[in-house]
Amino acid sequence: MARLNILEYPDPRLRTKAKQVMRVDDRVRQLIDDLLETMYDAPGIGLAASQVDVHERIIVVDVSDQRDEPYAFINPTLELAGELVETEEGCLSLPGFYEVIERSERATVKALGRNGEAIEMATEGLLAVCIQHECDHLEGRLFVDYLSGLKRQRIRKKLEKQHRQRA
Ligand code: GNR
Ligand code: NI
Repeated sequence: MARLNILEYPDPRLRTKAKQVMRVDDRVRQLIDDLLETMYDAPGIGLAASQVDVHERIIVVDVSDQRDEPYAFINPTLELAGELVETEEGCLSLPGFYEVIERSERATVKALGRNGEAIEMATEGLLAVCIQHECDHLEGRLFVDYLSGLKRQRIRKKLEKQHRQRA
């Protein structure tokens, strides 16, 4: 297992559209294990492969309090349902910034699991929100894209300054 480096906004690599996984093999299972370790260590409730500069359609999530209900979804697709709900979201690629975002309250996810099995899961609440957030990463979308240009620019400038000071 390994902890992977998480790209931070406005790194242009976060805008890459991820490719379909063609074969669920040991390489993919190792990546899933590394994504989970990186997510738990951060700590976060979800992580997309895009965030660690691997542009393949793989996400992991665990919204449980005990941190013992991991899910991995390969090639996920979503069917959204229900009302729009507002949730304060964070993102490991935007450390320290939290903003209220509207998402569908329900999402049915179809995907492959870590053994290549077909999964269909109806989700709601924080899990549904988190899965929508992760699937956005696979398209190169970030939660700041839903904010006003002014708010987005303010966040970008603060993060760029932090990155300069770290360098
Ligand atoms: O840790 C995370 N918390 C979170 C809170 C509300 C909505 C979405 C998330 S996902 C985020 C981790 C992350 O950046 N995943 O891509
Ligand atoms: Ni994120």
